[in-house]
Amino acid sequence: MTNLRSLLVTLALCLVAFCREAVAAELSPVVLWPDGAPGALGKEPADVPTLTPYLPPPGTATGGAVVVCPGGGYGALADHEGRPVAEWLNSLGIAGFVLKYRIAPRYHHPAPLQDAARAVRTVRARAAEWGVKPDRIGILGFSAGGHLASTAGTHFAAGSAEAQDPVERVSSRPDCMILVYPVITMRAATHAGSRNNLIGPNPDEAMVALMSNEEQVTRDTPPAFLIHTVEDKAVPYENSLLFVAALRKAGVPHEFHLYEKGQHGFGMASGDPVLSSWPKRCADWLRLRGFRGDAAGPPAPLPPLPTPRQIAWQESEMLMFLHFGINTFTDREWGEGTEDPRLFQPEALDARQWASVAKEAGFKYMILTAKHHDGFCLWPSRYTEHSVKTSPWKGGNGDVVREVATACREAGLKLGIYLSPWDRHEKSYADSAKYDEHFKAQLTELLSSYGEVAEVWFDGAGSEGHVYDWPGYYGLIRKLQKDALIAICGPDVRWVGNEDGVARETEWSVQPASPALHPGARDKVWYPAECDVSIRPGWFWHQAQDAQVKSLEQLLDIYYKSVGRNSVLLLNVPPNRRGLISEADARRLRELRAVIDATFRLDFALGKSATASDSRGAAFGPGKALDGDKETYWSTPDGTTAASLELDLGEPLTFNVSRIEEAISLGQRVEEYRVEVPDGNGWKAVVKGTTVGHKKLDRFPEVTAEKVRLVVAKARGPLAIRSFGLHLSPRS
Ligand code: FUL
Repeated sequence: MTNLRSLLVTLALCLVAFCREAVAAELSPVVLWPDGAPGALGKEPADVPTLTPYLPPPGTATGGAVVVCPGGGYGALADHEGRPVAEWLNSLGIAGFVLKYRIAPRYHHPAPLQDAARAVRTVRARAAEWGVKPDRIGILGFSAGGHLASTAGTHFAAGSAEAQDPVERVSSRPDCMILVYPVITMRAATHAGSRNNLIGPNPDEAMVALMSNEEQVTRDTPPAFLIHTVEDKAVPYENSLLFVAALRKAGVPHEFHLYEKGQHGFGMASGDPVLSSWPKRCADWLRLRGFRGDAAGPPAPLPPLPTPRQIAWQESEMLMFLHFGINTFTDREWGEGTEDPRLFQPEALDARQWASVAKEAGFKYMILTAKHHDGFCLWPSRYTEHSVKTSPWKGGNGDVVREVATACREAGLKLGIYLSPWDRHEKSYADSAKYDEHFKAQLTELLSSYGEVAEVWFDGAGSEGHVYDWPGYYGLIRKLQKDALIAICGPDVRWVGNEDGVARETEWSVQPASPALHPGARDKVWYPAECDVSIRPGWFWHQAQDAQVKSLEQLLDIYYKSVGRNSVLLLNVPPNRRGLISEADARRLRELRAVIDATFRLDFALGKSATASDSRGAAFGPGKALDGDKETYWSTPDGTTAASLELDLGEPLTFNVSRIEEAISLGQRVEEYRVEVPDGNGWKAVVKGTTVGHKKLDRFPEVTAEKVRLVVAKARGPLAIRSFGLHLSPRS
């Protein structure tokens, strides 16, 4: 391995666990009344209500905002009902504003209401600054904070146009209320502590009625979402029932979830397997209320993104590498550049045979060593005598590149060119600038005389210490072959880092940009891996290795560890001295294709019915991952980066391979997933993995199940799963 290649490997390895690039921002608290709150008794922190904004990561904001009122019986403010709630809202693309409102013993009604109303107005007045839509400002509260939120929703006022203070010019009406185990009434079912702190031990009837918010609901009350538990001993769920009844009577849209189990004060309930579903239900409802953008639209692409030529290359999955040249005749791996061209005489060279072996095995490209390190050119280059033209083959009139290009075209294969920068024959190699000219001249011949070239492969071996004009080479390739990928010592395709054909378990196509390869790119680039390996021990054909063609098991293992790990497999099949691919190699490739086809022809998940914990509306439902259509995908709402898909196979079926594919045109997203089957009372994982990308294949001992679940536990953004498949490999 060369310095250059090792540099690329180091680069690749530097890529540690990938973290979300976008982070939410917490700003400093905003003082609601800079000149002092109405009725303030002093200037202590307890006398100064504030609002702390938490803004969603840039690029994810939906324009929705929610003011968060922690609970605490109007005598305290519970931390776990503040910041974590704002962070959850941020994960939905919604801005959260945590309110510190005034409480007992110093403050009673109307101070909390004044603070809540002022909070809604402040967000509305400064909406542009915080990226919020002025008509998408909700209020959310827990327990006594729920009372306050419901008070804000039933005691709002329009702004006064003449007010000097711009905040007072806008309305204090929240656009929705989210009430979590709320206190609602000041009558029998009330929470005594909250009532006492808010309106004192002996309020008059008018005050009781005024602060019993179920009695204040009108048609103009904003839509509400309520959560309560039957078990709540502190605030009986009658509170929610009374409010729901009033909303119903007034014709106000509402949604109410009553859970049986759960003690008062559970907050986000993240540790509770049942109650932790409330934020999801609430997230769905927020979408209904227009707080979460357009439900029907596709997810925003998550950069960096592949170019169309990178997508086409990735889809092709298997490329054939052909190492052929003077080494084939000298029985060497690295020639010295002094070989006699007269040694090159393949008596039966037939590139059509190569193409037909490639076709049959399912390769989509043939990449030929037009020039290896020895400098011997397989085409009659005008810039050297060290080539086929000084060989006896076809009387010096042969051109292997042309024959391969023609065979590719006829067979519908793409052509790739390996051109070794290191040239041990060429005299000008000693002078960098001179050699650059020579190399560009040869590149020009290859890229302008043989039709379309889909990949240019620059190996780094032997080039230690040599300075090349890489930007000049890249510019020339882009000019002559705009759709060609530049691989290895190039910006489009990354060497996987070994010559075993094995990618990493965690293989990101999203990579840190390298200034040399990706000038101008900021941060990360799309730089997918290619796994090169030879079907024999050597890259070139050696008679002594005829019995060492890799076994079917070895090749299958390579297939699963390259194509099945978000990479492309570049498998070398070296033509022999006669100029043909040996029958042993061809037979092995046919066997490989037969097993791959037998495994993947049948997909037990295809067209089966499925449900999903979350999806982005009908156009992106779970069925889109099972419809066999490469253009459609299952996707989750903005902010939902963990979700599961449950598949009903209709009958118990036996499988030992799972296949997951992401819609990579929208970026690579999945960071952690599991495939699970039922296990008595729960689910057990048969596969646990990290990245997916273009395709993730996992093998496991045969399981028989009727239901299967794909759980994505972590992703860089909303999911975009274009396919989930289950297969039975005849050779596990
Ligand atoms: C290496 C070269 O030195 C080998 O000969 C072969 O071409 C392989 C694909 O890359 O670096």
